[in-house]
Amino acid sequence: MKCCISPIQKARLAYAPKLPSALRSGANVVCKEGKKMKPFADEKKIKERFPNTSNMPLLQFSAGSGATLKKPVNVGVILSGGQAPGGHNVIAGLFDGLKSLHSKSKLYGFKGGPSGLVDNKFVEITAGFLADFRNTGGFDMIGSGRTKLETPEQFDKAEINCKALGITALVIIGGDDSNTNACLLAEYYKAKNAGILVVGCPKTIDGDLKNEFIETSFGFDTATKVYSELIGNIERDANSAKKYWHFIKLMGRSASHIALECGLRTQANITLISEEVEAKKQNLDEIVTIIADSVARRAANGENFGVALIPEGLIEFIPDFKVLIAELNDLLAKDADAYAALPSNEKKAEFILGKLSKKSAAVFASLPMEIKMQLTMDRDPHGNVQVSRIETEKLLVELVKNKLADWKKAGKFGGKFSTQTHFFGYEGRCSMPSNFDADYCYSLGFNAAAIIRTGKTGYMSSVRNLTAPAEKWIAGAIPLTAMMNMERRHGEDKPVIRKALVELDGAPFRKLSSKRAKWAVETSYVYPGPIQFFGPSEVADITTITLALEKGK
Ligand code: FBP
Repeated sequence: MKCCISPIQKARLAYAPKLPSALRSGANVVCKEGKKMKPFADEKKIKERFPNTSNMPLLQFSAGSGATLKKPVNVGVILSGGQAPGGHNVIAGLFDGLKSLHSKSKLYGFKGGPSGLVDNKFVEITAGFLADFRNTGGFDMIGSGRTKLETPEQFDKAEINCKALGITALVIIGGDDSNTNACLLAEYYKAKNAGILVVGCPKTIDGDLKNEFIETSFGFDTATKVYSELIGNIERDANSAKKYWHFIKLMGRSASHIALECGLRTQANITLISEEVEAKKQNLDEIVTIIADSVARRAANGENFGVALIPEGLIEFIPDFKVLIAELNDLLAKDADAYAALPSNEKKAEFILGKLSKKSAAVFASLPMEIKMQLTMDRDPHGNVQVSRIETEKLLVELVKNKLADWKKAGKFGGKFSTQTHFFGYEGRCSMPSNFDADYCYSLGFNAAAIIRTGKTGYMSSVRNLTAPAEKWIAGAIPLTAMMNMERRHGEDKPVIRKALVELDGAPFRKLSSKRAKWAVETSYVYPGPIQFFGPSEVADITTITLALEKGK
């Protein structure tokens, strides 16, 4: 036990997460095969790339006899990508599930993400080691990383390392990109009959790894509750001081699920949704006008304050910027070395301008130098623009300021516009998991042990029916290839797990759009307060508004 922990940390270490009833007698479940699953799109190409792991059936589990296995099972686990509250509980659930199969089963944690598997950096996870991490936030138990596992050399090294430890299954806890890696690995090992199963678990605060069988990725619940608490606090400050407009950028990468959930929870004056911007082909000036209009109308009511929520990936969805970013991606993939060798930002901008199409060059030229450089920063190992490093909130403040100055001259705006900017992302990724995430993550991990027990590979742990009490949750598995399509990455078409973006005909967005005209002008703030761990179920166990609306609740 660590020496310095708070009373709440101590209480959380003792929390017993709830499991679906199918898993309560152990991971030796009864498995029923369902319909065979095709990929979301690009069936032919996905099948060619994954001949051994395509067209596999859905799995659904019911409670087994509680019998243990004759032989122990050794398993390796990796945390991959950005932190999300509850990762430690996936490992705790997996550990307990494996022990329920055989008391001598062993769990090895590969350190620092996928690179730990290739470089053979590991720790054996024992009951004592795990005791300090149950129900805690963070990924510090074994660390995480964004190394992309994609080459046969990496897979072969990983196989040697697994064999040396007697590992017959790997569990990869990650988002869409990491589970794409898991799928590549599963296919490779199955093709060569390596005797190592691969199972994925759906992690990401972004909430964009979801479908009928993965109702939400873990961490979304806790992270949005943390951000909503902070936004509520800022709303109350704004409504007390009545002197600032707060522009708050929220993490979420491409998808706006986090902004949407926080907007619904806090009823901020403005909640931008990137997917809507794309669908309506809104340009930057239209977005700026929407915000400036709210500022002006509130000012006319004597309210020179407000709160605007901005999804992290907004810029990628503004049509002109989307084209610009696609051109930059291809250009930087091809000319990375020449670009990196240039001595100054001015030279870099000049180099880029010379290679862009006329239209994109005009958009690029119109941006302040900081934003230009932020747009051309290194892509992550999966080829994504690092949107968390683009200061969209500051860009919008500047542009709204300019527009209001024009309106002032034209007599259309008579108020004040003083601003504060914020970026909420890292504040929520390692928070102590909510009861929902503690239970869901523990169940996902325990369920992964059940998948391993079935001998299946290339599956993702699926626990659904999540708005019901935990005992009614449905445990099972979905083939990873069923979630795939082809996308352009690093200048090439690649098979990847499809990102689930905000659906504009979905209930959460419809709810926001029915309310936002009122929220843009009136002060309708809700102050959600902090996550509660104890108390009545409707306070302590309730999950997101997004999930409730999606399930018609
Ligand atoms: P994952 O997709 O790996 O879960 O990461 C989510 C995320 O928090 C995004 O919201 C954000 O854009 C990104 O990670 C930031 O990455 P980094 O931690 O590398 O700065």
